[in-house]
Amino acid sequence: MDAAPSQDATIDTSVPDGGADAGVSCVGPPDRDFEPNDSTAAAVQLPPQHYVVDFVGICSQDDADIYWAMLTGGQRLTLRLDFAHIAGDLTLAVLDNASSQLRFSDGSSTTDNFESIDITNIPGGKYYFKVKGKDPGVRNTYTLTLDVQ
Ligand SMILES: [Ca+2]
Ligand SMILES: [Ca+2]
Ligand SMILES: [Ca+2]
Repeated sequence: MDAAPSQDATIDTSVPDGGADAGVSCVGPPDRDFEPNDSTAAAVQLPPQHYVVDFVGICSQDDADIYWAMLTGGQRLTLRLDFAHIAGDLTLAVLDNASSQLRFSDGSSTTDNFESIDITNIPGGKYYFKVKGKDPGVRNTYTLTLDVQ
C-alpha cells in the first residue's frame, strides 16, 4: 500500500499480528509500527471514512494511542472501541485541534465491552481520538472503529 497522500499510506491493518495470541499484538505490527503515538504531535492519521484499526493495544505503563483525522463540517463522527473489559479497562476520548477534550467515554463493564462516542454535525477540522488505560498499569488489546458520514 503505497498510495499517495503522505502519512495515511503507511497504515495497513491487514498486516497479521503473528497469531491468535492477543498479547502478540503488543510487540508486533501494526501496533509496534504505530508507536510512538502517545502524544497528539505523534498521532497516527486515519482516513475520514469507515476504518478499522485492529491488532493494536495499550502495551506499556502509561501507553496512550492517539489517532487523528481531518473532518469536513457537518459530518457525523462515530467511534467505537471494543475490548475485553475484564482484561483491562480502557477509555476513549475525542480531542479538538487544540488538544482540548470534547468527549470522553468510560461506560464499559464486564457486560458492555466497549466505549463509544457519537458526534453529529461536527465543525470541520482536525480531531484526535485517544485510547488509554483507565489506570496507568492497564494493558489490553482493542479494536477501534471509525465511521465518518
Ligand atoms: Ca499502543
Ligand atoms: Ca502508544
Ligand atoms: Ca472503560
